[in-house]
Amino acid sequence: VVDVVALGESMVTFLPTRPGRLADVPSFDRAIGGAESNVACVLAAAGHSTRWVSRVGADGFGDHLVETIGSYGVDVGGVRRDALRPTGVYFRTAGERGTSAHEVAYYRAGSAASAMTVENVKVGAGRILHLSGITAALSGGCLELMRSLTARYEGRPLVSFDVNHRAGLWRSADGPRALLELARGADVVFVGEDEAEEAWGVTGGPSAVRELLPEPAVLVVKQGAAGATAFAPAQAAPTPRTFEPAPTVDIVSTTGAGDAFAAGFLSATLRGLPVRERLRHGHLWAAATLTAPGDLAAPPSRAHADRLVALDDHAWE
Ligand code: KDG
Repeated sequence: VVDVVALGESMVTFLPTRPGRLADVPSFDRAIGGAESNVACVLAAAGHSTRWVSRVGADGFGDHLVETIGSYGVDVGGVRRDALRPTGVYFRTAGERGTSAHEVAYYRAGSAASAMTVENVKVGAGRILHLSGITAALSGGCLELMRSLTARYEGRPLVSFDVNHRAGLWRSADGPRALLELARGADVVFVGEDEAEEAWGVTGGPSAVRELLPEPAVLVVKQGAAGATAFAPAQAAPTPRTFEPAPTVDIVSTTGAGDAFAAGFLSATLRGLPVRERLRHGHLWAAATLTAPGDLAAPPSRAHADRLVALDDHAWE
């Protein structure tokens, strides 16, 4: 049984060699992207056993994804090749001077991963199954797969769900409702405060998000540079919530930071650490990604992160 199984579409990513509009960028550098495989890669780099489950094309980009994700130590034996459909790719732009303003151009409609279904995907055993709302947007078959994986049944692994609302990916207006339904079926949910407002119109901060989502045992509402609030059962009233500020960092790129946060939080969950420490690990892992270009950065070493997590509260304020 591996620690974490992550299921989702990964893509070859093209990062611009200079800032500017997509229409003006003359060339791109190749990297990899995919919210769920990012989580698996970062966890594997930190020494956890992980598996990435997906479908890619029988093409060179598929080879590149399988080889690169495998090189992090992720088990890629559950990745199936589709001879008929291509591997998805996407292009990004960058704002001036490292600002995160960017455009995203996806070329993933009809991709191998968008053809994932309940019938052609085998998840296998893991302590945690990590999913995200991106998969639900890919196709009707993918949405059905997500519904079956978030249905409650005896002996289910801990289901972790990052809402990852990508408005541009949904081809119907059902996205927000579908994401809410999937989140309600999960055990650990990650959502941005701004994302909850955009998708579900929730204003009023983390408590309002909790009112909408009382079902998941653990709900983490990410509040950008300010920090994150977790609601978890071990915390009795009158303080059923824990807010933990995030350290201030010089941001190079925000892409992948949410994935690194989830990975840090899940790593600490696997280690049985208390909620405050899970949040702190999430922040530290996110900081490593925020200060590096691209989606993926090496997480801090366990010994180093544990020392920082153990610092007094005032060091964290
Ligand atoms: O979280 C980072 C992801 O957004 C990126 O890797 C691409 O998975 C991706 C997507 O579908 O947007």
